[in-house]
Amino acid sequence: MDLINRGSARPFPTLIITVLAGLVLSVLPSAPVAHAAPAPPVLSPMPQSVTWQGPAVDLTGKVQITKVGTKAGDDVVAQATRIVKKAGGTVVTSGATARIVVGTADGKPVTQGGLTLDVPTQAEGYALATVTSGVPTAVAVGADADGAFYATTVLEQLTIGGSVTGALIKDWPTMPVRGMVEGFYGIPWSHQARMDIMSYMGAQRMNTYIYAPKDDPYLRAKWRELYPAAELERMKALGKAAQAAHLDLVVTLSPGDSICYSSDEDYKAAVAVFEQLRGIGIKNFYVAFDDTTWELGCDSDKAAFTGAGELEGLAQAQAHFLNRIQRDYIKAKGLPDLWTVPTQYTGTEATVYKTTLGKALDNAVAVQWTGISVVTDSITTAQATQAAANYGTDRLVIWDNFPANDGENQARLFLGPMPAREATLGSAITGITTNPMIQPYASRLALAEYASFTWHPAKHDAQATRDKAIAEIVGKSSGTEWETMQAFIDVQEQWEFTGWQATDTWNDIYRFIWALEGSDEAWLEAKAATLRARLRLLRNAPTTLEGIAATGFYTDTKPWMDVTSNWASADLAAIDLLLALRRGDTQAAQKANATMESMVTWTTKGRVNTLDDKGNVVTNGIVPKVGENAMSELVDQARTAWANR
Ligand code: LTM
Repeated sequence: MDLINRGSARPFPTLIITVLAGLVLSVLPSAPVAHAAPAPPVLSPMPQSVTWQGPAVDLTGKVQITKVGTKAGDDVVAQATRIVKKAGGTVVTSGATARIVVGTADGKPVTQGGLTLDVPTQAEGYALATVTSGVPTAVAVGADADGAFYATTVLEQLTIGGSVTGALIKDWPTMPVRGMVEGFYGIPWSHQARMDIMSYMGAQRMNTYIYAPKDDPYLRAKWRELYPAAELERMKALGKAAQAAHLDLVVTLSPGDSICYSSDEDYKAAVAVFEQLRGIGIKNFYVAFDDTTWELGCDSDKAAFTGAGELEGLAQAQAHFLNRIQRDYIKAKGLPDLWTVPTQYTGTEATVYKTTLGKALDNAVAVQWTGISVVTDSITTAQATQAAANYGTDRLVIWDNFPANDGENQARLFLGPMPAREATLGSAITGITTNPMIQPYASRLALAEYASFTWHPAKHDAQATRDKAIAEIVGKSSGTEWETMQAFIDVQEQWEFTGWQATDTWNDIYRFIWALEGSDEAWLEAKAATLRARLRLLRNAPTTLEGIAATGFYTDTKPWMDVTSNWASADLAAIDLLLALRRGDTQAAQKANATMESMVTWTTKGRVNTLDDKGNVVTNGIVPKVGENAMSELVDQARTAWANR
């Protein structure tokens, strides 16, 4: 049996570190135990500056809420009211035992008690301080309406056990654009999911939601048509939800497959749709040319855009159309500048298409780029600088195709960490929008990470951000549900470029397999027990996690939980099989083998819906895949042992 070689390189580093850490700990003299102060709350995104100082502000009693400045909406008072109620307190107008001050600074320092609080002046900036001003007071004030809103979201993060932790925070975003592009192929998100995710994004201090679902017919095939009444109502509600979450909702048209760039009619058709959307309060627009034809489709274009180089004519035509929309419509109406994604949206090479587009395109138009490839493992500042130069733009926004699981990746959930994005990217780009999974609520982990990274890349702590996001999804940060969720996520991390996934599962599997090679029965029993404990968590995941706080996450991931559970059952039987063969109990081995094979069969069942070529839903058309190299390893081992018995 080839037990050691297969995959043996994977678990070594973690094992060695664990063993070394154990040795170091065992030789250190034991230090006196001090009673540590309670750990301060984990803030995510991490603010630019935090000092743990000032009094705690107990919100469980009578709390007066005061709004200052002129720029914030009433939503900040509503937010503060919600925080007080959640803390168990009552909002009063006199006789307060604590106070919350919200609003905007309007260019002046805020004074409370002995404190003079300078509020950062950067757009979306805010300051937060706790002070005694007659009564304990939390001041959460922004430079503008967005900053004021963010100050209240951080106030909520600081409130633990009914009390605001004493803190002085000064904060502003590193990247001006932080958000998501709903730009994947496949079943578009539901209306409710979009609204829920918008609210989540606002709490993460993201500010941009690009609406570009590939399978929404009104974006591509029917781009010339106005939204019908019901669809328009839906878009209006989305616009309101975006506003409430302080997000720019950017709505896309993707006309490339059928447009005549030089045609007045097509220009007017696009503007008519934007005007219809402007009529319901939507102000941000996008014209996308990704994944559309490279040919010019009408004679007037062929006559007007005669560039000789590869795709030169296409670049000229697109620049003409985009400039017309930007200059004659967007600018004329005083709207925020247009967005686009070019037809060549990857790579660092300066192609004829990119440079032609770059030279001709109005520099106000934001340009999206996906990195050195469509799905990009690591993105460096040098690559982004080169890309911006190629497109001749100083408004480059990364369209980041992680954790998108469309196309051939529909069978997988990508719940692993955000891939490597260089911390200094902010010097080359305006921001990043992540393209999420077809499963909205399962995308929350990635959203939390991109929010943290884009807000303050230098202080982005992937593990802390993910643990906080997971705790919010589970509703607790310890106990069986938490451990089950961590174990489940461990086997859902297998991304195109991720070499290491299911790390913890692999470690437990190989500790067992190695013990099986030796002759120490007690050691083997111990390793089997550890592995069984992990597998039981995974087997029981569909029931253990049924009551988690984020019900949407549960629903989204249930097909993967079920198949993980089947694999875990198969693996538990594989352990029984291997141990039975070791002790020469053929009857028990046979029984275990039958259980194992039957559970493996269950893993091949289709459980996830998909779309066919015509956009029709195919029920259970996809068989979910989990970290099956890890999950199937034991089964492979057991099958080999059974065959060689
Ligand atoms: O990445 C871009 C600009 N366009 C498409 C996306 O719509 C799609 O979701 C991703 C991932 O499959 N790939 C693309 O090329």
